[in-house]
Amino acid sequence: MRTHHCGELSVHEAGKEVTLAGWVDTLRVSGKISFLLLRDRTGIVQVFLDKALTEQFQNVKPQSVVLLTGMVNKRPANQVKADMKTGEVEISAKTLEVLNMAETPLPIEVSEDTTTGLDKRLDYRFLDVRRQKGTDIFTIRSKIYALTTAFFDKEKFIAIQTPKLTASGVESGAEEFKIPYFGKTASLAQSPQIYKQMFVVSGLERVYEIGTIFRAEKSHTTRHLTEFTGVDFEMGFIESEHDVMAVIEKYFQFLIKELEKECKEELARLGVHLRVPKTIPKLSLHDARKILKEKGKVIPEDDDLDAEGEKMIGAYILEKFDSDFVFMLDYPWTKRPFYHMRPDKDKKVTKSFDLVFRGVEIATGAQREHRLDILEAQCKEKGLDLKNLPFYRDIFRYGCPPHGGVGLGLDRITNQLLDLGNIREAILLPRDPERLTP
Ligand code: AMO
Repeated sequence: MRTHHCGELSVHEAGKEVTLAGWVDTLRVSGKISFLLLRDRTGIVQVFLDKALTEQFQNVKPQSVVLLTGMVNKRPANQVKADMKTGEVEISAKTLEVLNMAETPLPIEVSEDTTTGLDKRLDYRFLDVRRQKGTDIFTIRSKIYALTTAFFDKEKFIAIQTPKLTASGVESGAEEFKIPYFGKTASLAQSPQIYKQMFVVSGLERVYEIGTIFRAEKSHTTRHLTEFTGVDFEMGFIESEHDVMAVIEKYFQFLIKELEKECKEELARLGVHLRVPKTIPKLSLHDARKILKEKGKVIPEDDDLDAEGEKMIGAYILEKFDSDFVFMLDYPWTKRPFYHMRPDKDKKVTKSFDLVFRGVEIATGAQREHRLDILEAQCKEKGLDLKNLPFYRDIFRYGCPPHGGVGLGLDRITNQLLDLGNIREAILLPRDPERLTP
């Protein structure tokens, strides 16, 4: 249909005839002539309509879909400066065809400085994403996804896809959605935890999954969803949880470095400046409590950080170590699931960690307990019986290497990286306790 995209045109095309197609951003009639801003997924270009075309098309509504041919002209330098949005060329239209006329009025304001509230924008997400900002966010999110698979592939992890219809999970504290399943009750997976451990033990040794995770949590915050995308990985033959943290550190170094290169224009338009992390500092929860106490916030010994505590630690790490990231270590046994390993010298803590990025937890990981007798005892301590999860118990019976892994949240990573202020801005169609549509 097209010969070019709007955002690809430059002075090199000056003098050429091109065919473009896209949405009418605005149409400004100025006397007998008019200027149409045409937008496609690559950007915006200004199209000049002469008297005849203006007469014919002056009633074209914003967001209608049009196809046009025209000549590429270099814009005078003073105009380019005055109106950066439309770039260095403009099109002098020869033909214009309305492929699909948009209704009026539009249900939301489709402009960069939209005043429509988030909730309404989400009701009409397909229109909302037509804004350059929406296109930029989801182009970057897509790149994060692609770079994540590239990273794990490079590091010799095997991609797995595990069931989301399950009998039950192992994440204590994370509620499950129960659904009828042919006379039984199934749970929507709240983590691929069981399966990622299972397939390390299967001999694949290093596995990862980017998949949907369901949490029946009635949380109304800017960082909780009931359905989100998890980036989980698990690796065998580790010496400690620090081996897992080393992979995470490498992942973020790779991800941010490549994003800076591959999404340069999108990041610039969003005003986002990324920093490739150096060595990510590590802070025990014990030390974090001391730091917070000095700042007037008390976290009890067997408790972990709340959202405010994470924010305060994020600010402290930025000031003290000039780092956006921090690994928080030694989470209390009372707050962690039964499958986290505990160090021999201190059974009150676990060999686990959280990764806090700009004051928000974006990952939880640990070395897993792989010795069946200890795992069963840990289960008992939590008031659980591993016999109720026979297929999980079996993993530890026939040759199970020491292993560990982590779960990261893709939506949280995107929200934090782009500083969007609400996780709902980072996902196309959020699900939360109030939202089940569109
Ligand atoms: P956890 O429950 O901490 O750990 O989840 C891991 C990461 O998933 C993201 N996340 C969420 N994102 C959006 N909305 C939510 N409601 C939500 N809940 C969690 C966060 C979080 O850090 N099995 C363990 C992981 C492991 O040990 O490997 C687990 O699920 O970014």
